[in-house]
Amino acid sequence: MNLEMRNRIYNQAKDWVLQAGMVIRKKMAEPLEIETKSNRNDLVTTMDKDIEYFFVSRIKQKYPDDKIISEEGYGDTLGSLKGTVWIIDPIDGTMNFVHQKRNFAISVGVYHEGIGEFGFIYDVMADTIYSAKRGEGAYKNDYRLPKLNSEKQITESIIGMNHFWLCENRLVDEKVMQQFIRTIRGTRLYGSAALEFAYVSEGIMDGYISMSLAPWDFAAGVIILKEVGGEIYTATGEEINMLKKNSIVACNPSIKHEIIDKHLKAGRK
Ligand code: 2AM
Ligand code: CA
Repeated sequence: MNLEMRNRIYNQAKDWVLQAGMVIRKKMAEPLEIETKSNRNDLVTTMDKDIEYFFVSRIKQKYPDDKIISEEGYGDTLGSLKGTVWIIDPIDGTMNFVHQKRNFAISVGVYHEGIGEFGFIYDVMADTIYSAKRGEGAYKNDYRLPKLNSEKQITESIIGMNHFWLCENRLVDEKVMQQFIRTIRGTRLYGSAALEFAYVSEGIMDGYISMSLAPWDFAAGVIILKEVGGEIYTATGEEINMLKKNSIVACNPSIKHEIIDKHLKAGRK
């Protein structure tokens, strides 16, 4: 991808993300049709579908050779990341969108030949956009995010993690997770993986752990987090696969060993 094309696609993608956010805010007061997917708490609304269509229709028209991976079914089924691939979650944190009317995000990551080029995480109600271009740093609106603190201690770390580690954890022994929670300073749960990646990138959380995330939940976050020196692994410390669901550890590298080797791997069931 040459420089001119890079800038053009970046600006276009950012424009679409902001426009889509405006659509959501404008329609926020309208009645919602809510359905469930894999289980009674896995929600999808007409807004998720409409916003995904908003992106897919525009990408297909303007960049017909590009491919799309997205949550609600308008995208392509891909076996590789060849060419340019847009990975989109129209609403990340649908339960927050439905119940809380805040703390949800539009997440868009653009990959070229398997490499993350641009990422956008748009906190729609706060009107805050986290963005990154590979090699050019990450931003919160117009503010360039500094590199993560390279001397972060695990005992002073705040880690984003959800209740599934307590009640449905099939990966790691509960006792080890309890020990982990006693070791760190505190936990947070925001209910939007994309926003949790953004907060780790901003340095207001030091890590985020999830048992299972889909590519659209983390595609943009990976690009943004890498720009501030953050790292992303599976719970067993392996490289993540952008085409599948993965367990995820996104963190400040100075606490990676403590999270993965000393706890998640050590307590693996
Ligand atoms: P969603 O709102 O787009 O579904 C909630 O802790 C986070 O996990 C959200 O980012 C949510 O994305 C995601 N999530 C919820 N259910 C999931 C599932 N079955 N697989 C993968 N990610 C899921
Ligand atoms: Ca979603």
